[in-house]
Amino acid sequence: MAKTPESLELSINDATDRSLDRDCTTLSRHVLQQLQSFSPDAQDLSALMNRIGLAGKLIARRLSRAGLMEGVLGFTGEVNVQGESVKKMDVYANDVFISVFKQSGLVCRLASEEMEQPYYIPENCPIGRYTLLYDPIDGSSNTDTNLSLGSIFSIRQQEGTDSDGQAIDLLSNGHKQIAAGYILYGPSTMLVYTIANGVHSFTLDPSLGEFILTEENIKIPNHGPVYSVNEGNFWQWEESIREYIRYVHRTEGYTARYSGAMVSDIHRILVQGGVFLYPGTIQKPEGKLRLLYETAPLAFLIEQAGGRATTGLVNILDVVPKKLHQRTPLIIGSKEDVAKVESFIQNGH
Ligand code: FDP
Repeated sequence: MAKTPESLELSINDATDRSLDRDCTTLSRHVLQQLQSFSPDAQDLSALMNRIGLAGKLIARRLSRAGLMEGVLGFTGEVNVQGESVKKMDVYANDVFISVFKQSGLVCRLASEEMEQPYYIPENCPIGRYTLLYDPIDGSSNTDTNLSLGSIFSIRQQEGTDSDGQAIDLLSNGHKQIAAGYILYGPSTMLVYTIANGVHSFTLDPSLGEFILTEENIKIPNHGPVYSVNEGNFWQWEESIREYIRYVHRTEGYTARYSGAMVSDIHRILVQGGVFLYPGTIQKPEGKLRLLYETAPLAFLIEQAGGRATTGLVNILDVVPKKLHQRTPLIIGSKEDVAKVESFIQNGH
């Protein structure tokens, strides 16, 4: 049936409304919608996410022009607290988060991979109730080759006064996280977050300078084809991990993907299913990844999407660290695929 001028106008208006609604679902608005509240706590959380978004935009802007600018790429010549060579982008991104949060009145401390001790907001700045834990650049080895990178973040409420500056309250399990997520610097910049109410993704619209909602309540498939692990470490692993890898090699339906940036690999797995592994080695059973600002935030997010994250023996969110920069092995992704790896670790098959 031909459309009357009135019904045509209505459907055009509907389409405009839908696209406007979509464009207006920014990160801060989405957090408030999720919390269904304008309380001070909700406003704080919305402002925190907005600031994390700002840090992501600043880092994305620099990365997009890195090859055109002097002094952006390459190493600083320093070695960080983890014993890793520091890249100029690591320092820049670390400083971006500090500078974005310093005057915000939202956080009292920031702790990151790049700083031995937490950064305490100076007394002349407004001091907030939250702690931001973050990995400013995840996948540093990709920085100088124009490949995907990430930032990982986690927000916790400060418990106690931390008057001795030891940040002991941060040595608690991952269930204490209030919010967590990552920013993915790929062909487009995406921000994926959870405030313990599902997992939601946003894409940076450069023409608006805003992260706009892309997908709400993302659910990870229960099983997927991808296994993501650095097989170069094969001979350093325990036999159980080697056996699992032999199993995927001889079983139809598996495919390997490993980008060198965990955020990228885990984002793929969130969308398509599968498992990411960074196991310990015989020499270093605790592995490479840090609990508080790498594995715990990603575990929090993946569990919210219906997946799982484990060290192989214990759920990542149950691990209580003994120190700020504690490392854990990580097996994370679709429920069935994580269980399969666990069965090799726990039963040898
Ligand atoms: P990077 O050290 O390069 O920042 O965060 C640790 C991490 O990257 C992950 O993003 C990545 O998956 C892994 O380490 C790469 O390490 P390997 O080179 O040992 O595989």
